[in-house]
Amino acid sequence: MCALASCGPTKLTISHANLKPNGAPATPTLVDPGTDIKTWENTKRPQLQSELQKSVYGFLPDASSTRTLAHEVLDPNAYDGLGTIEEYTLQATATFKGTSTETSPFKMVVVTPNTSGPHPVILMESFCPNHNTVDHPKVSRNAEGFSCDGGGVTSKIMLYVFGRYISTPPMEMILQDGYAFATIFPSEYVPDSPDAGLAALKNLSPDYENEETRWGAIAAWAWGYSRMIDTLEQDPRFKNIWIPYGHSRYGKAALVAGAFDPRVSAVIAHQSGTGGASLNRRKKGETVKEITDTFPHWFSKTYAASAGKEAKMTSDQHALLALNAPNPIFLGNARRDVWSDPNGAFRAAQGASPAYNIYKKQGLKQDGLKPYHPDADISFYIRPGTHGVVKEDWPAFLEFLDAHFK
Ligand code: GTR
Repeated sequence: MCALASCGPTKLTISHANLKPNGAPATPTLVDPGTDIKTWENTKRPQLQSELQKSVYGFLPDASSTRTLAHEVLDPNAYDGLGTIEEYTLQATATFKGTSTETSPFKMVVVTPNTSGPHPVILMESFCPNHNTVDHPKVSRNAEGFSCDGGGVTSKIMLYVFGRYISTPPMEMILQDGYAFATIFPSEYVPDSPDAGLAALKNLSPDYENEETRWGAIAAWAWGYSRMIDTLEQDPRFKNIWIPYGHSRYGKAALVAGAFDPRVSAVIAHQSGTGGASLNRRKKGETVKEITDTFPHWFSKTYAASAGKEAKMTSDQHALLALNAPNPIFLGNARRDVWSDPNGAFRAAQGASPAYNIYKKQGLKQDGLKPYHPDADISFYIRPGTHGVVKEDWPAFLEFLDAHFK
C-alpha cells in the first residue's frame, strides 16, 4: 500500500470514452521467444531471467529450503464451519554460491475449506500482519506489534481510501469457491523499510556488495511465496495448483515468483505498477527514480542507476510477464490509478504475448483495455476508481481462477 503522501497524483487520464491504450508507441516492444518451445525454455527464457535479475530485482538464491519449526491447528470450525485455520512457524535457508544463511522465523497462516479436497491454494503476502489478513483471535500477533487495524481514525481512513479488502480478503467467498488460502507477512524476515530491509537483505546475502549476489526486497518477498509452496506441496489436502496473489508491491513480488518458480500455476497481480507489470520505458506514472528513491531496499542497484536512462535498459517489464508463460496471469488495474500506469501494463501484456504464442496460447485476448476476459491467458482487468482492493475485485480474481482451474 502506498503511504498517502507517496501515492502520487490520481488524475483522471483514462476516461470511459478512451479505453484504448494511449500514450505509448503504436507498436509495443515484443518479447523475442525464438521459434519454438525448446529455444524459449533452454536459451531465451534463462537469458531474460538473468537480465531481469541484473537490471531490476537483484539475484535470487541458487538454492533454498524451508523448515517447519512449529505447526498448530488454531480453529477447525472457523468462518461458521467453512474452514480450518492452521498456523506454521517457518524458517528458510538461502544459498548463494555455496554459502547458506537463514531467515529469522516467520509465521504462515493457512485456511483450508472443510469440504473434500484436494484444493488449489491462493498464496497471499501483504503489508499487514497475518492477524489482519486472517482476522481470528488465535492468529499470532507479530513481534513488533504492528497492525493495520489499530482502530481509530487512521484505520478508518485506510479502509476508506484503499477499500474494504485491502488487508482482509473475503475468506468466506474464497472458501465457498473451493480455494485454500495461505499467507505470510514477509516483513517478518525482510522488513519493508530502507534501513531494516537493507540490513536483513545484507544478512541473507553473504556478499552483499557484489551485484551478482545482491537481491532486493521484492525478490526476497517473491522468494517467500516459494517458501509457502515448499511447506505445503507434500500435503495431500492441496492440489498442485499454487497461485501467488499480491496487491501493489506484493503484486510485483507475485509476478516475480511466477517468473522464477516453475511450481507456480497462475498469478493474480493487482495494480502492480512500476517494477511490476508496467513498462519502465514509457515514463508514465511512477518513475524509476521515484520508486528507487523512496524504496532503496526494493530493487537491484542497477535499477536505481537506470533512473532517467530507461530507454537504455537491457530489458523491460514485458519480459517479466513473458517469463510467466504459459501460466495464466491476472493483471488488475483501476482507471484513476495512474501512478500504477494501467496503459503501461496493457502494453507490457501485448509485448509478452509472443511467449504465450510459442505454447500455442493467445496471451492477451483484447486490443483495448476492456472488456475483461477472465479466461484469457493474460487477463487484463480494469475497473473505475483508484489504488486499492475494493468490493468488485475479489469476485473478478475468483472468476479468473474459476475460468482456468474449474
Ligand atoms: C507506492 C509505490 C508503488 C506501490 C505502492 C503500494 O508507494 O510507489 O510502487 O508499490 O506503494 O505497494 O501500494
